[in-house]
Amino acid sequence: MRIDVLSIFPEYLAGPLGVSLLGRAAEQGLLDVRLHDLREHAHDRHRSVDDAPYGGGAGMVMRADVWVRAAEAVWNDRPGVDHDEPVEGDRFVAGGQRPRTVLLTPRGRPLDQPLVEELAAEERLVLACGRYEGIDERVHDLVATDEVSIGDYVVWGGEVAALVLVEAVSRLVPGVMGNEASPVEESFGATGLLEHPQYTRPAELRGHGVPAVLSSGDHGAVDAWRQERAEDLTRQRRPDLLDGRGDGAGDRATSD
Ligand code: JBE
Repeated sequence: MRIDVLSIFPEYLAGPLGVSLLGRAAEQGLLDVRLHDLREHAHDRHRSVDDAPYGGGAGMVMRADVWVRAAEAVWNDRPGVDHDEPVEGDRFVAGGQRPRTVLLTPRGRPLDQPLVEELAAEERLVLACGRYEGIDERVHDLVATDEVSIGDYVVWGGEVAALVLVEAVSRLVPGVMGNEASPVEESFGATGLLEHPQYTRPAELRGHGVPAVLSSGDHGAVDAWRQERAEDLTRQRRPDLLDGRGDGAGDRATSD
């Protein structure tokens, strides 16, 4: 999978995206993450990416013309397309045929595991990081195919949201996760429950032991215990996740 990230702070993303977590997937050719500086597509003397808002008011608004140029350059930077002499009809254009382009914004669709799974199925993703202050509405219309939010709070810009998306999506790319983890059992996996508690050595720590069933060698009992704890945890912490599951997990009495 290839992921292109457009930002005015690509250096802010370079560290986290370069670390071993994703690096291993990159080495194996499973994941190709590329960072792009939006400012390279600002062509005026001051290389400005924003301007004063029409209608007046405080703050600046990110320019749609800069976003369109940057997005078209990234979209068309692909094998088989000569960037300088695009073949008519085989060129991605703003407002037309274009790869899945996700604008990270508080007004977007709240990110959850089903959306992550949907995006992970794409061969190519473009992530557009704007600053929260303001983006020309035409970026929403012409550049973004999707708008995604990581939660109901405000951060300075879409960069951390893009990192969250890359982390969530990349671990679902076939071959990336390996055998060490199970996407079915983890929280928000196929079970729709929070993950059951886990323990490793030592057997006792500061007076806190490990549930005896886990050392019993009875795999059936272990599985049953884990299922019950997952249901209890979910009922206690996130009852909303049980709504509509229709398997009765939300109605059963807690076992503690
Ligand atoms: O969730 N987001 O994608 C955001 C983007 C920019 C600012 N705040 C956010 N929550």
